[in-house]
Amino acid sequence: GVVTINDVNNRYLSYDEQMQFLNTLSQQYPDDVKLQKLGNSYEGRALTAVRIGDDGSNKPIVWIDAGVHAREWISYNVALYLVYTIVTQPVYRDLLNSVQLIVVPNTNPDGYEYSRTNDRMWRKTRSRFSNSRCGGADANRNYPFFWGTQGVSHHQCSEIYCGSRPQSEPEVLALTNAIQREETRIKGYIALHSYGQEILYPWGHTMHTYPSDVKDLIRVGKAMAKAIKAVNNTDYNVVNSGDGLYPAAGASDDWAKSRGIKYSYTIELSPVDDYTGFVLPEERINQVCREAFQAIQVLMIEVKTM
Ligand code: ING
Ligand code: ZN
Repeated sequence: GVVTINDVNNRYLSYDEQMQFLNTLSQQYPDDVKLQKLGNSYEGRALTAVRIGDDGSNKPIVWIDAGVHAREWISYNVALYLVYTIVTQPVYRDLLNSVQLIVVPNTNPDGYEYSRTNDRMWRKTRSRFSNSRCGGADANRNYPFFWGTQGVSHHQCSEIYCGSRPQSEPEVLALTNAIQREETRIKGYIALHSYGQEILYPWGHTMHTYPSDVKDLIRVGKAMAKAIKAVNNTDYNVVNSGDGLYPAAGASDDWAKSRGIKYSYTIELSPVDDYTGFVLPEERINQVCREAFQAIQVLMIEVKTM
């Protein structure tokens, strides 16, 4: 049958179902939802960006991407919920008149399908290397900024293998190319991950090092956390990714910040305080979506006059 918002709110979808949902939306709302192919994954699946409110004008852009880590399933539903809600609810018309949104709901489709069918805890891409029994690189260690320096592994079997060189993964190459094409207009960037209920800000490649405008990043991060809390009293902490979690070079938010995208974050979605970890029960999908939506709206409002 047809994949609807009801499905997005209540269950985890296959990659094909995600694409079906987006195709249907783009047919129903051709002026608002434009699908753009950014490239192909290693195994040849389309990497698709959803352009919302792209009317050819020079509005600031907020860029959201999801699911670079295959097992972080909730991130895909959050991205699809965001696309649907902002387009179908008339109350967001005004906002879309002043800000454009670009959403890449599945940045690692090969890994996601592998997680769904073979290994629930798979994290990496599915690229193959000659003479190795292990495949896949951690795409969130593969971005070209302080690549390979800290919090990574150079061993192919590692969960945090950073790849053979920066942008070795076709998924990362497609995303960095796409962002660079319009980077002067992109004022906000969020990579959706799970889990931990944290709003992380750069720099993450090393400890105790912050951008010169870190005060702004913290201020807007706290405003996002406050908007999340207002939904159902859920606490998200605003922390520097290098200090709070662990230093890790080659992450996408660090790279985005290095390209001049002022408000650049990684959000670790729910859960935090229970045993479920990456395996968030389907009955909790909708609340996480509604919470993250509020945070993203805060960022859009913040950048609309930039
Ligand atoms: N966490 C991120 C990871 O890639 C992160 C945390 C973000 C580290 C940004 C450094 C910079 O390890 C998850 N859950 O993947
Ligand atoms: Zn992750």
